Amino acid sequence: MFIIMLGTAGSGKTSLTKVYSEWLRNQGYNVAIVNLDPGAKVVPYSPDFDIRNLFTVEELMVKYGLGPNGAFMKASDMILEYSDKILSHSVFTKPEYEFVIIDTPGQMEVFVYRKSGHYFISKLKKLGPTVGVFIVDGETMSTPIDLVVAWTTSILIQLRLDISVVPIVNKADLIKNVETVKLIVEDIDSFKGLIMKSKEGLISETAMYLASIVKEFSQSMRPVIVSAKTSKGIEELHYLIHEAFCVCGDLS
Ligand SMILES: Nc1nc2c(ncn2[C@@H]2O[C@H](COP(=O)(O)OP(=O)(O)O)[C@@H](O)[C@H]2O)c(=O)[nH]1
Ligand SMILES: [Mg+2]
Repeated sequence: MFIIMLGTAGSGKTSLTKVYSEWLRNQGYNVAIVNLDPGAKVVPYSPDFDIRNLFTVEELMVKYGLGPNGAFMKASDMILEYSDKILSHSVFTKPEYEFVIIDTPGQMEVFVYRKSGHYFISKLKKLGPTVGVFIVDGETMSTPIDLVVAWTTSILIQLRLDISVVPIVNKADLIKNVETVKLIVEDIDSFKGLIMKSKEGLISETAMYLASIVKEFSQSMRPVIVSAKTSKGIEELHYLIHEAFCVCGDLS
């Protein structure tokens, strides 16, 4: 099974890749780790496949005279170009791996919104069941509207990448109001009440409408709030991924 870590820059994709892979290995699973971020300076795990062996953002900046954003776009296009080569690596083809965790580029948009992510995942899906984890940065969630936007983004990514995507919140150790975060999954009507209290007019109406869409289409079957720092919630993350995997078939 392939698990793709997605999320905005700094949300914790790399940190959770490390913590979740360690947790799985402690449970006795055979796990491989893939680093697909050519811009990473250091990663806290030992990757079984590392895109940086093919190219790095820094090399592309020098070679093509690009700034950091241009080099990230070039890198994204190169992931697409190299897709077949990358996916022929044993880490993707070896049936012994029960879980292959894929850490994606720091800046989510280069993977999600350019062609490379969609193309790469369309090929990956042919090799085995694939689930995306959309990591929401708990530190930046201060209002109910922030949460609706994050959950809606997760649905958009699901549409864009054409895989089941589960939203989870990271940095539990920094979240002040955990109960509000849980509400978006557990009780959307009470959550809508919070939206109404926090805003009025068109913004509130838009957020309420999006909350209804979240209720209908989100893959969040349970609220999962984790911390890559303290390892809290990793077991719940595992069960959520497992559930998403079980309903994968319903999506296609
Ligand atoms: N307090 C706290 N910091 C975290 C947590 N997860 C990640 N971080 C920090 O957030 C920053 C970005 O994390 P990283 O895993 O590199 O994010 P990525 O860009 O999505 O790969 C780093 O400084 C991490 O140490 C967490 O659960 N709690
Ligand atoms: Mg990272």
